[in-house]
Amino acid sequence: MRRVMAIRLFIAIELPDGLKRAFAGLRTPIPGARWVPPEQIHLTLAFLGEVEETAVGHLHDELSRIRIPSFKLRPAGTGCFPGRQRARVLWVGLEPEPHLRDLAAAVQSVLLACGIPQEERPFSPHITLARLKLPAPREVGLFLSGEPKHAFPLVPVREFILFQSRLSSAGAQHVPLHSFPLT
Ligand code: 2AM
Repeated sequence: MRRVMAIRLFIAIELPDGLKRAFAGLRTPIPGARWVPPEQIHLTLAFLGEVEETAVGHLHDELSRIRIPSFKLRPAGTGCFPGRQRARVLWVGLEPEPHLRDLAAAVQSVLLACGIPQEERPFSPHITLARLKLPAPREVGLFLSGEPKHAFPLVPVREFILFQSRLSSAGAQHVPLHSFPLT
């Protein structure tokens, strides 16, 4: 019997290299923090998890039907999930943008229609900079209070991307599989 291979997928917005470097510059010393390598910093729209390779063609066709106008994003301040005392994820937020919310909702509808379960939690746009295994409230407080020296530039968003995440002992490798233009 032929084994069906599954691949780990997510959908994200790629960011300009200069902005990724600027975000990497927000790092502060936090024991045990795993900082996202600058080239991997992205804005996740949806996490799909393991999907059978044979389903990717249909998924691609459905995602390419999405019609959302291109838009601009403005990065906002830093924050953390779930809270400073037990922060697990440190991030940069985004100013509210209706087209981003609509895009995430459209992607989610496609995924649900394709039978890919999605989190019930509302979409909370953020750009993950670090993941923490242990609580570090003092250091996290210092990270959160460190204001960026300059306002971040507006980010033009003209496409979204289906990525494969290849896990290995050296960490995750993100491979863009398909890009979907906005209108
Ligand atoms: P986040 O960092 O924006 O929260 C690629 O791995 C992306 O998919 C990550 O950046 C992460 O988004 C999201 N992701 C990874 N594992 C996940 C999981 N188990 N549940 C939900 N989202 C996940």
